[in-house]
Amino acid sequence: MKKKKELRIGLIGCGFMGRTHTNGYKRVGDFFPALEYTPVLKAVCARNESKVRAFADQWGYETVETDWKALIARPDIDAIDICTPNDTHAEISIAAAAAGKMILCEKPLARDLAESQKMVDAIEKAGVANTVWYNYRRLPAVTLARQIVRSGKLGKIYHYRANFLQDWTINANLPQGGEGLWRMDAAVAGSGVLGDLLSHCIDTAMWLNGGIKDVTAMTETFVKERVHQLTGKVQQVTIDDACSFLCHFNNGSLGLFESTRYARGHKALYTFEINGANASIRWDLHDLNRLEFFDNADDSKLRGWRSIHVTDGDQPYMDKWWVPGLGIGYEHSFVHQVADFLESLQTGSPCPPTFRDALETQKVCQAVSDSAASGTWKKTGVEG
Ligand code: SOE
Repeated sequence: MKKKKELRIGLIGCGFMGRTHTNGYKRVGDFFPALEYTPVLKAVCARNESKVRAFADQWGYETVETDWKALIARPDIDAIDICTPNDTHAEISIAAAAAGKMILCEKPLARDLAESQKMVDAIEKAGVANTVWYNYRRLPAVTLARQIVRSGKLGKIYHYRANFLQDWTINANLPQGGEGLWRMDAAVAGSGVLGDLLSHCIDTAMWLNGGIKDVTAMTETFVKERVHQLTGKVQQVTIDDACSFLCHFNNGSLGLFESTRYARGHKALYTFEINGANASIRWDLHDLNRLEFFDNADDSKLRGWRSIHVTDGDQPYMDKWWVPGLGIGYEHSFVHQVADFLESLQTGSPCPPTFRDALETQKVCQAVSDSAASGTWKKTGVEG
């Protein structure tokens, strides 16, 4: 067997996302055997030494670091994978780029547009390979949705709507900030559901339906004060608990987006629907192997929503997994992203979404946040 080229990974952060990415690195070789590159779990880095050692032992990293600057300085690391809270993405990625490392950054790219722009400038100046983990693009049913849209089957697109609904912060006694709860602290996260959840919807939407031109938005913070885990004091809550917006896409279609962590009964309900002149498609994360498709050209007596179980070998990514009819899950989207990143190193082409692609999502997020603050329509500046 031909010896593979190594991609030596230095992972920063060992929380939930550290696990999803590491699982991707571990699985990819078995299921994508033709790739020329293989990831090597060289080092994992986190401030808490006992935690990072336990993570390294469990997941098979060769070494540990407790200072990300030391990790970046290591000559035996090719790629830095950033799985830390959002307030550190800019500093780490700019330093990693200056050190010539490839970068795989967890979403959202950063807390706001200004930080994101600095990151893109640094990454493009360094010319290093990069990607941002908007993982839902790489579920087979979502990739199939893109193929259908691009085939022109939907005809002129009129509507795009998406939701991302959760309910885990309803309890008013839940603290904010610190370990496990940094997503509830705007100083660290940048925003609430806008950056955490709607950014996924925006990334997918622009990938499927092109750029978003302008937005009008509203946000709400339902529980105004919570104990901050780091200070022990009751402090004002600065994140958006809910965020909705209307928009125009550059192609003339209308968009409607909603996200909240106060939708009782919904744990991670990401859905989208696209209505075109000839056909419609819709998708639901809770039934992620299915894509629903309505084609007005069908025989009128048989016409109705088809439920396509996207598990046949000729569907996106599915020739790599089991046999037709047997589904895959959330974790496979990360395996696919690793596979696509490794393939991009072979071909020399970018692995989307790149930092530049993710900057477009940040432009929309910024316009949404500015619109909610001002109560007016805002242009995003996104082209295409
Ligand atoms: C938050 O609960 C979260 O884990 C996000 O951070 C992820 O990006 C999303 O995929 C699921 O929800």
